[in-house]
Amino acid sequence: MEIRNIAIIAHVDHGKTTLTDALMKQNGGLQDENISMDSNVLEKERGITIYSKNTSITYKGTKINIVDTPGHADFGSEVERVLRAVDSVLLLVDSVEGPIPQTRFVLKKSLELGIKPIVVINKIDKPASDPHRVHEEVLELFFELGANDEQADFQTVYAMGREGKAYKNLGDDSSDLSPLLDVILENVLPASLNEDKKMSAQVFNLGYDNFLGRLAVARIYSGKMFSPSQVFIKNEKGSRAGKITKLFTFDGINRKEVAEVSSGDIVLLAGIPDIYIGETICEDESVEQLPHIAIDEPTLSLNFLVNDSPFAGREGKFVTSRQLKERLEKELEINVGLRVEFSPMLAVRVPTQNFLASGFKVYGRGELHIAILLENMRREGFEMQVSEPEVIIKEENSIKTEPYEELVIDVPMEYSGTVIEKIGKRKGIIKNMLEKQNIARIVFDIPTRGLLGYRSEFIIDTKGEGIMSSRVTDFGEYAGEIKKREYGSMVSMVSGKAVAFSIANLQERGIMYIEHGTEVYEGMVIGNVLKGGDMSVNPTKGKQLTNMRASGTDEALSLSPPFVLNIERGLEVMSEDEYLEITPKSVRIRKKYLTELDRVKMQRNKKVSLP
Ligand SMILES: Nc1nc2c(ncn2[C@@H]2O[C@H](COP(=O)(O)OP(=O)(O)OP(=O)(O)O)[C@@H](O)[C@H]2O)c(=O)[nH]1
Ligand SMILES: [Mg+2]
Repeated sequence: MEIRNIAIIAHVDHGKTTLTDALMKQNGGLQDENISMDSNVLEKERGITIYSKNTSITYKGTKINIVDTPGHADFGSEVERVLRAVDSVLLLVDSVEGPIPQTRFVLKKSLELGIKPIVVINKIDKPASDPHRVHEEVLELFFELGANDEQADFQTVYAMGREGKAYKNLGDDSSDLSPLLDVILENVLPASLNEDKKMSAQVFNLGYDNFLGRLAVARIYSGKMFSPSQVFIKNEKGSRAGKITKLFTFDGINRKEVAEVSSGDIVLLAGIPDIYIGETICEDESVEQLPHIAIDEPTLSLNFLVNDSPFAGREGKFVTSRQLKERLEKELEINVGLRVEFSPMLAVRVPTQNFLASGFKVYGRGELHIAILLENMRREGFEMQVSEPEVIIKEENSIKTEPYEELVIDVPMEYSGTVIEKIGKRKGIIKNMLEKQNIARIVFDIPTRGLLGYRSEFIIDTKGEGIMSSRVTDFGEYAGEIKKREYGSMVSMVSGKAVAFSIANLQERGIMYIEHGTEVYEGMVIGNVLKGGDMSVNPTKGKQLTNMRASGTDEALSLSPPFVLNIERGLEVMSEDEYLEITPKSVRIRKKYLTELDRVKMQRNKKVSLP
């Protein structure tokens, strides 16, 4: 059977997964309305794709392998890898928003690899949809990114992914996605069938199975792959022998075990425990290695530590450093952007507190990348505390460098002044600015360090009307000191239950993270202080009057809703001398040193710094 291999790429939310699901319903034998490519619990909950996934459909006797990719910039390097394994892409563009930052990034990568994309202008059912304008904008973007003549002569299809309909021309009649599938068959080259040559394949993604161990997703470029079979694995460092014990192909949302797979297809294979991205799997040592696939370096690091807060062990099932270590080791099997330093184990005995803070240093690709890992762990029953994420700063020949990002902001004109000023303070430099229909699009170059913690401020400053999106471009010269926070922390100096009466007073000073009835401990951060530095307070103090209510509540008090911490918010607002405590049920910020006395002492004598 002929094979076509494509990936679906776009900016976040432009409808990749919805379209993939619709294709599976139409031609992939998927009957259950509730099954989606976003199958992971977090993906379902957040409505975003975190992991790229494979599926296949059959149309007019041709097998089409489809890779649905994540749109969020933190997972951008995953998209790059996928592009190496496919022959074409569907570039989805929302018919209202037009091409936005991640569209640009994924298109640029595709063009560089010589791919000729098919453009799908999607969501044309939206009332404000303007497919003609968007088509123009896409064409401009192709030219701007240096598309060659052939690439710029792309095919356009219009779609309503959610309704499972596509149109070759606006105004056509259509009852399904066949017009899109026809364009795919006409425009994407069949995967070459070098079946008579020796087998070679390249790994572009990893997977894990509790029984089979590490799995590899690979594209076969020539020959046939068999199960079981002896193979060679090649990388830049050399070659080694290995054995394939199981082979699967993608069949709709399922995988189908097979004994052999031909050139051109995408397979999932088991049996090689140390297989890695970019490696060539081949029949014998004489087969040439395929060009290397680069993996983006981590940009952030933070420490994962055993939870030692006064509430430690109350809610979690897995709390020891050994359990943390095993979990992180398992994560490394599939999480390609992640790195962990297991040794030396971070361990510091705190003289005044008599505990041992122990854990590991973890490196990741961005705040969301790390937050997803932490979220998965807490759901599995883990409890831990983490330090503030720090940007990785490199030093070569005594020149300090740090990661920089391209930040693209769309804001109503009236907010652009505030945004420019704030980003300027964070060492962002304007590269480009454009105004269209009273919306300013500003492109900045900014150190990742300056961007950390800015997202929630941006939402407030633009009253939720701004869109920001960024991606790491490269390491550049260290930008000097950046003051991240303009506020202090409100810290509880007692343990007990917070009462409304105190909160009503404290909320005059800042934003509260807790509400009436929240259990607090000494050293826990319960809010921020908008002016000035840290402040120690007692949130458990009730009204000392005879008419005090037993519960401490009082109808006359008007409490603002608290800023409920979650992992991402916590990582953004915490400061250097704090930990984010994460358990299956709670997310809290706490001071590394719980008592005020210790904090003062440690400030004076900076010898003991906690990991
Ligand atoms: N109006 C309209 N909405 C759509 C259409 N297709 C998808 N959506 C909606 O757009 C939102 C995002 O859809 P997804 O398919 O999850 O987008 P995605 O591109 O996979 O997003 P990421 O994987 O997070 O990058 C969902 O709320 C969909 O219901 C469409 O054709 N029309
Ligand atoms: Mg998706």
